[in-house]
Amino acid sequence: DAKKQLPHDFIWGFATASFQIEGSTDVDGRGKSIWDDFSKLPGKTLDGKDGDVATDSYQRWKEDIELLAEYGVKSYRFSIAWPRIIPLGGRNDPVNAKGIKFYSNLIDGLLAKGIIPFVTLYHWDLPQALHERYGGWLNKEEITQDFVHFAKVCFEAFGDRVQNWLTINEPWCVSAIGYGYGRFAPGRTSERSRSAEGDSSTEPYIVAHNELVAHAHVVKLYRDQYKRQQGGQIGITLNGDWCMPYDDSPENIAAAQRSLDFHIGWYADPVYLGTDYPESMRKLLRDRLPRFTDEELALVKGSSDFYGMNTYTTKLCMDGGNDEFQGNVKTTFTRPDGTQLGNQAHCSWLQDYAPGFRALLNYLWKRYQSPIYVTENGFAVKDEHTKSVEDAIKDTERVHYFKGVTASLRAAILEDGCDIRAYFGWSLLDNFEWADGYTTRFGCTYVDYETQKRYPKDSAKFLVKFFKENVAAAPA
Ligand code: GCO
Repeated sequence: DAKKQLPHDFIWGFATASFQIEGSTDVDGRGKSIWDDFSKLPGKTLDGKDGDVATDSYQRWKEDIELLAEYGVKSYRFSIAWPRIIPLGGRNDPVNAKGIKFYSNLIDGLLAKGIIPFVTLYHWDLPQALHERYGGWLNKEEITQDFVHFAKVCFEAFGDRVQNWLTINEPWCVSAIGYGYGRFAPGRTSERSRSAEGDSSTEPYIVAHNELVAHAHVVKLYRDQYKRQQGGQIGITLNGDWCMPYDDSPENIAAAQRSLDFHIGWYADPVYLGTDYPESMRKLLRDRLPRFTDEELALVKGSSDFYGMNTYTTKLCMDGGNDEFQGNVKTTFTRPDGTQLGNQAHCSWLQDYAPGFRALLNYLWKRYQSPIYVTENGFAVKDEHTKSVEDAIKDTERVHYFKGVTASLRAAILEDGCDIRAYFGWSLLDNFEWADGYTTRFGCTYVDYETQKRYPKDSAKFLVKFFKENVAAAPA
């Protein structure tokens, strides 16, 4: 009997983000983003690296399209740099024709090769001017109007050719890391204090609330004014890793759920269930967590046509600790018997554990009942930056990772019945890994930063082969 296959319209490819690949940060009228300034502050990024050159993709976009075409992907996920489109960011600020032209050419180039553009509006490069003008994501009224305006400019300019939109990429990272831990731009931690009176941090929760509201307004705009004519879909994409209890104690079982609440439920419960923030959050944070007005909740409810999922790993969860952005949950990769969950990646937060991928897909599908688009998933091989090109492209550990997750993906769709419609490997290229600079390499294509030459890794070949073999042919 015929081997079961994934549906013919399953979308697959690789993902990137503007600030991580483009470089040319002061070319063709681009304004500054919060990441330009932040990455240049002493001590904020590993080895003081910044995004000035990155993988030079603003100049090499044609070459990158060639690469995608050689791989034979169905789709490419990339993001639009807001400060290229509106250099000062605001609704009354001038639109930059050269910025529009760049993405327009990119989209045309992809379509000419039969590659579906999957476009993120916000992957963290907020125009610096908006941060200075009114505090960026901290100011609900202003950021909502400006984000909606930016989105409108994009729908007008590209919506005739783009049918897949993502509003905000990983709002958790923007709020918790950008305004809580302060490890990402704009690096705010100021209101986070651990005084005798306890935690007093409010900014991350305000930012998260504002992200949800601004996202929902953008979706409303798309649905009201563009969807019918342009025929596309739009949603948000959330980061979240699978959380398992460290052992079967009731506290640790509760801790694993709390960790899911604090990373995923924080955003997904209001968006997909139309409910308030998870109870476990309300309990810990009380009125530091904003309240939705009825109007806001009605707007946020159902404000995503699909579940955008970025996921990388699985964590073993234990009750305890006082890190409130983790819901006072401690995590480890070491099981009670001393064994590791899986291969350790270059970054401390990632181990290779494919069963967690399948479990997370099942959890999300059951709880939120929205078709899942895996918009990011990948692995950074330990010390890959110290290897020669010849060795780096034989990325056995990354191939092992993708073997596991693709098998989990197949099983989740064909055996468990989860509705999953897309998978994007992170990333097309090695690139600027935010605060971790360039030594952490997530690419399925090796980038030699001296020459900017690209070299396909075995993992790229593995993913391409998997999807070519496992996605059914289009009906004649
Ligand atoms: C994201 C991710 C990417 C990272 C990847 C590896 O927000 O989409 O943070 O930009 O490069 O997750 O850490």
